[in-house]
Amino acid sequence: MKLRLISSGIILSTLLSLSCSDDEAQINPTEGLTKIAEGVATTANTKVEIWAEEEELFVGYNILYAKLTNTTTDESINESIVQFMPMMSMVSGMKHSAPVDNPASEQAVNTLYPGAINFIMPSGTDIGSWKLKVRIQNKAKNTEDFVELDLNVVTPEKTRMHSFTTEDGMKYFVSYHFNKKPKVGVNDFEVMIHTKQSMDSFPPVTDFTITMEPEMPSMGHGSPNNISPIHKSNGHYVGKVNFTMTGDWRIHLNLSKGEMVKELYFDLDI
Ligand SMILES: [Cu+2]
Repeated sequence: MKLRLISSGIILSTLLSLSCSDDEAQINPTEGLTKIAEGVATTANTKVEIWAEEEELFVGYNILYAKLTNTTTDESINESIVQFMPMMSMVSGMKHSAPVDNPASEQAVNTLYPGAINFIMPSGTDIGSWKLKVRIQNKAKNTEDFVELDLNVVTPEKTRMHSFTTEDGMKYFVSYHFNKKPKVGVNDFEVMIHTKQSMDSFPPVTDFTITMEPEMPSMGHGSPNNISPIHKSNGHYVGKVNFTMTGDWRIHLNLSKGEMVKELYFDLDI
């Protein structure tokens, strides 16, 4: 009986130490993310940080997290409306924004407000520069403020965003995203389609039909058990892509809407 008590004591302390390390993981919500920019909204006494899933912002669909901190108390602000307003000032003098998914909730998730921006051009001395205005608003306190942050956007090694113009003059932007790093096996896969209404309005496109086919160009084979992305919400088309082995893959997308058909592909290394 005494022995059993001791051994269950050991198990209990093991469990406690395990749950402690779990807690530590939750205490650092930006673990694995990269801080891209930060600034202080002075009227609202709020430090605004922007964190990204990858080390650099790239032309394509970037998941971004806003983190708000009270500059007086150093405590996280977990209830706020957060809006991303990117703007590119082109060397030509033209200005334009980009497709945005603003944080959907006024409640932070583990102190972070997740959203996304599909950057449609890279930064460059002979191209132009990006600024991100982050608007924060607290309804309960009736406060509103913003910061303006400089961003650098690079061209990725492999294309992650395509744009094209149709005969009727509509411009479309097609990007993709994996919720988890893609690996061998069946992966959840999202395609985003946006159009350009004006220089600062890039609404989601919800009525495309997508047929998807992955291919391994170096070996000349595809894979079974894929699900072509279908529209779910807000210009996001959700499907599944099966990579049967490591190496170079090409995801062919056939986009159609009425008479209009557009074929394009994304290359990636698995
Ligand atoms: Cu531009």
